[in-house]
Amino acid sequence: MRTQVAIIGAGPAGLMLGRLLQLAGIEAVILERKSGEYVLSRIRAGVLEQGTADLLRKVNIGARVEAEGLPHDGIEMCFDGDLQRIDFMARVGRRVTVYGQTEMTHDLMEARKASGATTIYEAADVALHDIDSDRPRVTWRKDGVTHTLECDFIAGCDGFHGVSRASVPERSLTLFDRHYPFGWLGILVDQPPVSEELIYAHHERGFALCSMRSMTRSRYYVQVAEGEKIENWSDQRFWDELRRRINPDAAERMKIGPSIEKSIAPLRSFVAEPLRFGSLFLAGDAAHIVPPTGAKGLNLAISDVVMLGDALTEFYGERSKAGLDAYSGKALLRIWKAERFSWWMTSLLHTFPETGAFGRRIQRADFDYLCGSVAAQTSLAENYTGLSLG
Ligand code: RFL
Ligand code: PHB
Repeated sequence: MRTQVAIIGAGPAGLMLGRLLQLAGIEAVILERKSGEYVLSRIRAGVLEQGTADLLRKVNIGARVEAEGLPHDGIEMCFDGDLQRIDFMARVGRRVTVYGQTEMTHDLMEARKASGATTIYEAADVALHDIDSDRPRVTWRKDGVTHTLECDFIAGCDGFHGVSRASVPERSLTLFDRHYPFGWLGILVDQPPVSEELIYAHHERGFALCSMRSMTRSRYYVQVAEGEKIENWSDQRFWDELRRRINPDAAERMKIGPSIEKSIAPLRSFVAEPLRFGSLFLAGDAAHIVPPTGAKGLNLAISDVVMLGDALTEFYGERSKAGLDAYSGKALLRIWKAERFSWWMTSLLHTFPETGAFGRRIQRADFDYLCGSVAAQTSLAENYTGLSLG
């Protein structure tokens, strides 16, 4: 089997790259380790930057996000019960859209299925070969048979634990890693959201976030200590903890109910540089991780593949390698800005075991500065709604 671009991973990065290439007339095959149903069962991000929502419309799969996505013109920031709204529209004239990653993945999958493009699900033991040459190959096993795909390029869109980054010789990558000594316990519940906008809350007991998936389904998170076990968190304990950490008005209004999903996600910041090794290009979580506090993970995966898609289109259209040569440097500029913003939101809003009284006063001063400064609010709004690609 032969194709132009082999895409490893059918998460948002791989599927969106597949869509962009298809619209540019470039052939690609996607190889995914799991089943399509499994990919759709993973509850992850929920906020689309303005550019990500616009892109869905641009690639002709915008109907559902248009009808069901919830446009949000701002967020609420809460510090020890004090509230400050950040008005995105007033500050930067842009907004975000609440639309689950699952929904976006579903839309991309359906469009791919309808187009007849090849996606191979449940591909086991995917392996990359000759990536330092211009004739790379990918092999995998399915139903007991080993298959080979020859291609011009490989796009490694297989997430943090994928095979792509692991195929690059260790000496060719520089890794930047920050570990946070806590995680997020999240629940999904079929109850209306407590507030029209998201509430990001700092409290001395830890961070809390009130988010949503629709007007009848809410997504809530609380910061928990590293190593915390999900079995120790009954729904009742979760609700009690969440309500203590947010502003009293919201706590009072909150509609609670049985959780339909409950999980703990660790927090980390991670970047692997560069994003290219020979014929292999890394994009999305395969290359970087952000803590979820700035809602950047999914959006960053999408901005990477927009840049990679443009570079591949330039290569096939004009036989110019300039875009491909520039991809890593260009994408990393934006990636590090999102890393900075996510780290800053995380630092402002969580409690850190080692910080002490001084650190808490600094966090309070950061919040007070945000409340009193239009410049600070503009900076938050600009980053949250998404920086430009250039
Ligand atoms: P994904 O979504 O991880 O997709 C990678 C795909 O590659 C497949 N794969 C392989 N396929 C073939 N061979 C292999 N050897 C393979 N190894 C892996 C996987 O099965 C998968 O289908 O990466 P992508 O496309 O780069 O997209 C990135 C986003 O998914 C990610 O940044 C966000 O979801 C991060 N994230 C969150 N971001 C937010 O902005 N807000 C959130 O609330 C939020 N919650 C989360 C998250 C990530 C989580 N992870 C990674 C555990 C919650 C969790 C639990
Ligand atoms: C979510 O709805 O899952 C969500 C929203 C905002 C974040 C992180 C997660 O910053």
